[in-house]
Amino acid sequence: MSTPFNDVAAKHAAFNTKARQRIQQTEFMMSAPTFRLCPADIGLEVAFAGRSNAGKSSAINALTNQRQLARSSKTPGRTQMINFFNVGDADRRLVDLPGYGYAAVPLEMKKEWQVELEEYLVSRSSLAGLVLMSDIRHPLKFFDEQMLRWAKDGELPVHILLTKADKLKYGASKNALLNTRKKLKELGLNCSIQLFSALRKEGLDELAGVMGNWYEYQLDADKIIESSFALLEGDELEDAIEKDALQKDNVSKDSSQEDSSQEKSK
Ligand SMILES: Nc1nc2c(ncn2[C@@H]2O[C@H](COP(=O)(O)OP(=O)(O)O)[C@@H](O)[C@H]2O)c(=O)[nH]1
Ligand SMILES: [Mg+2]
Repeated sequence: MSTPFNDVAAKHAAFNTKARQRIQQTEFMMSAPTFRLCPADIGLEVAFAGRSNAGKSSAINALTNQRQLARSSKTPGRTQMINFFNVGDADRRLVDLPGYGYAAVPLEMKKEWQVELEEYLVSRSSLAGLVLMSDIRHPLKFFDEQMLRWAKDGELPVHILLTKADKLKYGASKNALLNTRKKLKELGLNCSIQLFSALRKEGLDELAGVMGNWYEYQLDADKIIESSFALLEGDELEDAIEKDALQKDNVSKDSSQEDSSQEKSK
């Protein structure tokens, strides 16, 4: 039965799925060693940050459905460049910030980098949101909190991913989610938060939905609602949309074949 709640839920699910499809169009743009050399401050940017080894590269690769877009490295702290990606069009960017918390980086460099990072989080106009990744087994370490405070100073919206959720059993991962929410509240921080697993590809639509809002996507979710998908959610909805797209694709191929056979018979 279609209820107002179901309709709203289906609308959200449709938006998230479409946002994810669009985010899969991500392409590498450029690397910069410092923020001074980064692209012009126009359009909309979403930054990804986290401690080294938190699962940031894996999250970007899973989200964009590209195996090697962000290099997932076994050597923590090796990626010191700021990497920029185009998300579908030139004015929407994803920024992969260098992982922090790597002990071998000299103290002076760390300080310099932190000043730059704070400046970027607080004053970059195109920065629409920050995705902060934290390992579900030890969430919100010292520097994560530091990042959250800077984001708060800059009135920058933050979405937290508790990564590698597959490492915990279902109940334990839900507890970690609730506890981290509570901790955020105690710290006076107003961030959204979700479970995420790049390994199991869980949480991708939810993340894409948040980013889609930051990118100000105007996706035509209404059309989907009118159709037979109205009561589907999550994977079911995705499958239905995929099947529908395939069917449409076949129909257009059929009709183009007809066109060419008509050409021949002329
Ligand atoms: N079990 C599990 N391991 C993960 C997941 N995501 C990343 N990892 C592992 O965690 C390590 C660090 O991942 P990586 O994406 O390179 O982290 P980064 O340093 O933050 O970019 C790698 O060994 C990954 O295979 C996940 O969702 N589940
Ligand atoms: Mg990485």
